Amino acid sequence: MKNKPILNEEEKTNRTIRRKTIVSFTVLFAGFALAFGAWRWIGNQEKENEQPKLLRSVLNINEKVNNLFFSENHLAKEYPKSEAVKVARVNGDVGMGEEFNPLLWKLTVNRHHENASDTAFQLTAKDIKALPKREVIFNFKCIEGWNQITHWGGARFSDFMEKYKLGTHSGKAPDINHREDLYKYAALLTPDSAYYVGIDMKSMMHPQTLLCYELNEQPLPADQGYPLRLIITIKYGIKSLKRIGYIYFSDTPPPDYWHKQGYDYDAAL
Ligand SMILES: Nc1nc2c(c(=O)[nH]1)N[C@H]1C(S)=C(S)[C@@H](COP(=O)(O)O)O[C@H]1N2
Ligand SMILES: [Mo]
Repeated sequence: MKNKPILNEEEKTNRTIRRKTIVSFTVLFAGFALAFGAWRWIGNQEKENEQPKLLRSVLNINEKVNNLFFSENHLAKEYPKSEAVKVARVNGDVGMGEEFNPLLWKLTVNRHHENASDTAFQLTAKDIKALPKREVIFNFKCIEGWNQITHWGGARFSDFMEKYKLGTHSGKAPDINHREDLYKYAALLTPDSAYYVGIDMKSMMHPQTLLCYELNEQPLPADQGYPLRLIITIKYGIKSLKRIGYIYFSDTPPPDYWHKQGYDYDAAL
């Protein structure tokens, strides 16, 4: 019977190291193989459909403009209609003075900065309602600590920009291939300019950001911004400006009412 060689401590350690090295390399190699497989799989999908299926299924959700930045993951959670509150609470009345006449209301839009006097034009509620109507039922959150599930209807801000060729330096509709052409911010103000918000362009192009004219499938109540307010699901309530009077675009952060009081400019959720 052959005697098993007796290993001294050093040899034992060397063997352990060798074994561990082999295991590590095997794992690493398996990883490479997997990654290569995945790459080949997406590549094959690409040949079949011109665009990889995985990517395409995400892109289909949104419209042209939104393809710039968004995937399904960035959407705020939506709820069934039955969970929306019947009477939404009213909060904040800055810029909501009584001297306002909704019958004379028009939305003033400046393609460029507020000081660019020759590029402003006006729209009516009818113009906004001519855009495709979208609804969103989401959990509206105020920085004061309350939240409630509310049901809103209106036009996507991205559709509005596409239709009126807004948000770009060139005056063309926002284009996926020309991000450098996009303004960095949109500014919204009440007709009396007492309440005002500045919002980054990416958030304005979000598919759930609405120029909103309905609450619970009825025209907006006066104290909730009739005839037109913003609903922006990915920000705290402070950014959802009620009673929009003016919109303009800018590359520098426009003044923001609550930011001036010391709140975070982005107010992102
Ligand atoms: N014009 C105007 N818009 C405003 C405010 C305001 O004071 N004035 N308050 C904001 C805040 S803090 C919140 S939480 C929401 C509340 O919207 P609601 O009144 O429809 O609940 O509106 C936002 N929009
Ligand atoms: Mo708020």
